[in-house]
Amino acid sequence: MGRRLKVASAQLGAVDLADKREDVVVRLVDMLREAASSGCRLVVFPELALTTFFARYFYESQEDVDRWFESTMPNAATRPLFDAAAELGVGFYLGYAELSEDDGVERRFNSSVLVGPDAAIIGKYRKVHLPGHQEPLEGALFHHLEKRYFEPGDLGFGVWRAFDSIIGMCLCNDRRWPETYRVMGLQGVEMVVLGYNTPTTNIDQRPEPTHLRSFHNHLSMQAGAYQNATWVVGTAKAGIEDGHGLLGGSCIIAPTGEIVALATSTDDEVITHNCDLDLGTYLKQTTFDFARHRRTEHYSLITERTGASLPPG
Ligand code: CDT
Repeated sequence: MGRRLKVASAQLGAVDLADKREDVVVRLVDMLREAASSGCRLVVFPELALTTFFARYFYESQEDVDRWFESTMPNAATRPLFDAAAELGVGFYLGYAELSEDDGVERRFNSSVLVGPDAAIIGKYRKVHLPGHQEPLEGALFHHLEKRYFEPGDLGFGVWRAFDSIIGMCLCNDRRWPETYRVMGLQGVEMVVLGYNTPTTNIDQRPEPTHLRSFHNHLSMQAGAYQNATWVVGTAKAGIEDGHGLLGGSCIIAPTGEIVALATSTDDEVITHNCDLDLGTYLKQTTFDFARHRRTEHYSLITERTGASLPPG
């Protein structure tokens, strides 16, 4: 048998405005224990897992925004999760709102950490692709103010040698962009772990049915997995938060692009798979042998141009 990593996607049901971080952490620890009892070595929690998805609300004052941020990790509220990880010898990925200070300047990121089985932080990721708006949308039922509350991540798409594998991280909207996976693919990534908070309705322009939003969720992650011959573990925050729906559909995707485990609820739910870390090797040596087949001389527009420019008409 080749190298194996048994992994869990620990989907979190709704977290309401009134819920305390400490109570959410109790739920995360329960799922960590459930995953550990089935032999998992790594547990993937959602994006902004400790609080409600606060970017849907417009706050005038920075003080009101900052109550959703963590200025240290771990901290008093998350300490029980780190302690449980060390006790069980299980690592985890956790998304949270990070308030950091650089040379006396406050900075705010939508971040995640990869934590080892000794509860030490192995790596940090700061979300690169921030969706939504800078300003509240007039008349909208809710907002998506990530562009207002966070700055774009400054750490790139790193990968880490951990869990006898090569692990990469990203967050939510990043999963829709092929560049996210390809930059990690070019570093030999074997498992991409990511959390997401995806509203069930699209506030922008064309209304999309929820089944189509679910399709796009899986389509993006399955394509990223296959085209880079990597495992992808995507974990949702799901359910109805104070009347606002979030997609579930947490899943574990093989390097072949196939979903091998899928959440069936929109509540707290642990799904697992014992991943063969060598499953992608045949693809990395054939169809997606990057060194043999990629033609970078034709790819320069990807880094030179952000938006599309049409050919002269
Ligand atoms: N959290 C996050 O990135 N959500 C986005 C929804 C964007 S809708 C303005 C997503 O891509 O799922």
